[in-house]
Amino acid sequence: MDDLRQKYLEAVASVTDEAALEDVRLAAVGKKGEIALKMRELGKMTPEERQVAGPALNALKDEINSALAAKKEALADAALDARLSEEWLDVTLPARGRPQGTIHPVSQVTEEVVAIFADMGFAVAEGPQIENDFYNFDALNIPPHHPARQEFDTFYMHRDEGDNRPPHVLRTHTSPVQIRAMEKTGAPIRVIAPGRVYRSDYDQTHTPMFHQIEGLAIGKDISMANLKWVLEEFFSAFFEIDGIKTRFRASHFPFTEPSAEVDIQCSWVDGQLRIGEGDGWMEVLGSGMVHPKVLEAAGVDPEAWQGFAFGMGIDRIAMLKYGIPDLRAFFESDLRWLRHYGFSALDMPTLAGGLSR
Ligand code: 2U9
Repeated sequence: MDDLRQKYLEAVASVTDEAALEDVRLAAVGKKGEIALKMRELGKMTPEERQVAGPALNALKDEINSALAAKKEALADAALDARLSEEWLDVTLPARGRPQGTIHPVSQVTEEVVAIFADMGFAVAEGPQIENDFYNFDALNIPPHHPARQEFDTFYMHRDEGDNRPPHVLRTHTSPVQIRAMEKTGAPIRVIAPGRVYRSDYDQTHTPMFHQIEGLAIGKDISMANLKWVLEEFFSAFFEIDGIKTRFRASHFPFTEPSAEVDIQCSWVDGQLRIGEGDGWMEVLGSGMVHPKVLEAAGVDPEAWQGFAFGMGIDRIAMLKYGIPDLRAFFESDLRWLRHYGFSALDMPTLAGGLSR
């Protein structure tokens, strides 16, 4: 009995994990353990012997069970201590910085222009950046061999040999958006289409991707006079200058007739551009009355409807308004540039707030 006690109490004391402890438990007090075997021997004993051995065996079993329970608790405590010493967190450390992004000038100016035109009843229309040549060219009165097609420096999508579907292009202007809008809702219509456009051109003032915003207003008697008023309203609101003057110069685009390039009044003082004053002019926009063939291609009857369209470069007017000198920097993702020229998301110029920075 003493040998058994010593053997199992030592075994309990020496194990270092719960699995080993369980092995000891089974060997000692399990159903087929050594104590159970000894219990079975009680039947072969004399009643006197049994009266001594029975209670002694039960006492030994209780003693081993309590040692097992104490050891189990000690192992659990040790495991918890080990976890606590490993998984600690210093809540007094300073928090990690959360870098604050900025709103890109192109996004900001797009929002501003959209807000101003929305105030005049124009809805925003959007369309695909990969167009087929019908929407990008044919519908805009630029037939397949028209020289104007070359002027656009178009990016053509790759075509496998033998694929004879009409070619797809990266849209060279947002005009296809207005064709799709007219197809969808017919006339009357008043929409603006802001978005990315693509031309294979790269120098100080051109990037292969840039942003345009185009407007379209079709009604029963919409004229160039309405166009001039809408544009002057727009420029006054955008540049925050009351009564800004515009100058219309005769021009030519395939999709408008008559066509006009539009300048705004400006001056140069000490090398600095001042918009809305002086006797200089700055070209900012192209426009005209939508060509009857364009209306027809979009399913609008040119005998019943007429209206104006205009287009301008968002990047360019962003440079003018916010004094940003280099177009190419717009698309370089230089964080220093973005922090300098970007807008705080919580403090952007809005139409309701007077637009000022
Ligand atoms: C439809 C019909 C006519 C949009 C127009 C211009 C003139 C124009 C340039 C300004 C600067 C492009 O980004 S830029 O280089 N745009 O001169 N855009 S009229 O005429 C349309 C558009 C859609 C259905």
